[in-house]
Amino acid sequence: MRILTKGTTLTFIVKSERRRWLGAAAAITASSLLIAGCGSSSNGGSSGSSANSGSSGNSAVTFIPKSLGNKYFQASDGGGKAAVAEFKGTFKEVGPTEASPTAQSSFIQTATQQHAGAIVLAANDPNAVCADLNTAKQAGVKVVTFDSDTQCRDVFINQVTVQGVADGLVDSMGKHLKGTGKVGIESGGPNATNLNAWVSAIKTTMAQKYPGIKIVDVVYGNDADADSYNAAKGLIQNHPDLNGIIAPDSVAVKEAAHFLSDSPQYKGKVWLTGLGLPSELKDYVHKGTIEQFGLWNPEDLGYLAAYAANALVTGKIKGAEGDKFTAGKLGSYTVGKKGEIVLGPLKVFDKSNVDNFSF
Ligand code: RAM
Repeated sequence: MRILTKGTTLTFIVKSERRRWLGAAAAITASSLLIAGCGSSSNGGSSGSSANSGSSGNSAVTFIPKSLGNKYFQASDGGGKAAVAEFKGTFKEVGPTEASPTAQSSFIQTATQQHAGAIVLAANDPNAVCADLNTAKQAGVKVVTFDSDTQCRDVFINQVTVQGVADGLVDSMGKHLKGTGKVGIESGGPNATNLNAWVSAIKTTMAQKYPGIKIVDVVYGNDADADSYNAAKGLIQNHPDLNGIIAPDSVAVKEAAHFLSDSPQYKGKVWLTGLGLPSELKDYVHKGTIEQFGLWNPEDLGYLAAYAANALVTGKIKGAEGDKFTAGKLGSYTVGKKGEIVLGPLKVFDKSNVDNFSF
């Protein structure tokens, strides 16, 4: 069920069991699921004995999320911290408070100056931090992206394939609307590689599988609570005949649910699904604001990314297709094409299981 891709010193830059999808819909199989900066703060915290304490190589890992306030990245960085403790490296998490394209630059520069072994980053833009990442690489720092890729890393840890995300969300909406209606997409950061790939795939997949459903608008909440709430409000108010919202972003889906919960006149009229955290959506599930949504395990994503970083740092892998490494409790992974390692698959959450997760 596990899909492996490729993936050593660790600095993470974060941008951010059952597999039922939709009501009576069939279980989603692993294969079918091949599926935002200004302020700053730092959460230093070391989980190992000391920098450079890995079995060999510099296993000082710096995680850089898209932004620090996002609970999705708190969960994934927490998984990374646990992994770094297991291989006795040192862990640091730093990052911007807003998920904007260049907000991560100064954190990459500092990690490089501090001789991090690896940077683990979730990018807010495919290119904006490449000059800084290339400088880091020239200084010997290994670069792992996770969640959202850049064009300039050693390996990318992908949560689920792009098509897997699109299939899950499109099928959920398509079945609920019985193949007819008008749907809006609410995304997060407008430049993020992962989000834009998903939006594009959702449009294409909807047109192919459910031609009677029209995607009428795409709006962006910038991975910020107030922006996301207002984006949902604007989307619904600008399209009075809207039947559904697909929000492939944890902040967007949470705030869309928040707006719908505040607006009972839309209950039963606008059906919401997306990618979100059980911990942030469970109250809305129990209130009936959202029936079901998807995600992967973000803790495992960060955990896998940390182990990939350590595998690079220690020379276990180079990031070439076919390279293999072991990621602690998750087992063995193999680097796939273009240096990609896939965690997979998508999980589906609803009232039957939404209370059962820590993230
Ligand atoms: C948001 C971020 C992240 C995405 C999740 C689902 O937290 O944009 O990149 O993977 O949502």
